[in-house]
Amino acid sequence: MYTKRINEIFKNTDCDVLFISAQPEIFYLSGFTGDDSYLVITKNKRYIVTDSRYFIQAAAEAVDYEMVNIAKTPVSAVLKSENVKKIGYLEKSMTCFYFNNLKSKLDGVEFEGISTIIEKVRMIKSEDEIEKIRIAAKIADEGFSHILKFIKEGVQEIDLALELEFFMRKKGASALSFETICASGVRSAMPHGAASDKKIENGDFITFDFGCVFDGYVSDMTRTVVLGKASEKQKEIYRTVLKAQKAALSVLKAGICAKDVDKISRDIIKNAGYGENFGHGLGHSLGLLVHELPSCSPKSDVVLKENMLMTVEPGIYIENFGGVRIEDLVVIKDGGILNLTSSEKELIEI
Ligand SMILES: [Mn+2]
Repeated sequence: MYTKRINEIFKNTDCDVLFISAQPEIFYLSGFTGDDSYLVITKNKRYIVTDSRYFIQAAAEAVDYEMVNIAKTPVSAVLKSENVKKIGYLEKSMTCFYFNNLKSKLDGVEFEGISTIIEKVRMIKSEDEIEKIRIAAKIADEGFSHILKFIKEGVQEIDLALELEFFMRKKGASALSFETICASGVRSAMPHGAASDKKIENGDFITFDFGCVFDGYVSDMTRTVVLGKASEKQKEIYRTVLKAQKAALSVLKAGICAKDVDKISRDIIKNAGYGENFGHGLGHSLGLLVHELPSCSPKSDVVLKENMLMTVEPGIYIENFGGVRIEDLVVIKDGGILNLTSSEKELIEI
């Protein structure tokens, strides 16, 4: 599995070594889950440069790699020993400080950023990766059913977010995909309103946007519910978002251009008079991180391929009123999608 990924990267660059200095690329190319370590990968050698805190773990996880003690042999020495001419490095996550320091120790060596190359290799998920994401999505679905029982007048958003986190961790999640969004009432007009101490009131829209990590892979879903009876305006907004979401789901398949999917959804919201209230892209891929390539937005020229992941999350946000977002996570397939999110999406009035 790691060999296949590494070969795929080498196919897209003329670097003679890949210098991998950060997660999640280290995990993706070696299986190692620790921090403060480095991979040096040539076409026929693989080193993991780490310190004594990680010797046992690195030996167990990065089994294809020869271990190097960083206290005795610094990274620059490992790179020098391989006589490299051109180093592929992670320009998106490496600090300028680290880069300048490394460069000063490697005279006459060329550097090329390979962050995007690796992100592109990561776009297509293996069956094994999809299975992990499916489980992470299932735990989140169960979390949503669970949290509905706790929504009552006077309960704080942070209490709901915490209950949701606790539940998902107990179900096997190792962490949250990101800080849980639980935004109620006028706060639901903030697309990324993290849970606050605001108390839930009757008539509030309550948006939950959350996900969890399972075996290194994340999920992401959003649902908006109402406490009590929804007003006519709330119903209209909800109906519009749901229609936009379903329209996108119905056309998604391998071979379609991402921006065309975004447009189908966006036009429904625009035609209902809420074009100005949907400011973000329709969706994004995910995997080891919650935002991966490709994205699905008006600017995304990517033609979707089988086994890419995509979120589908249109929304309408009205300041001083509230907002609605509905998000499913799907696998792109030939001829359609596999939807990994199965929570109810007709408007729930609690
Ligand atoms: Mn999302």
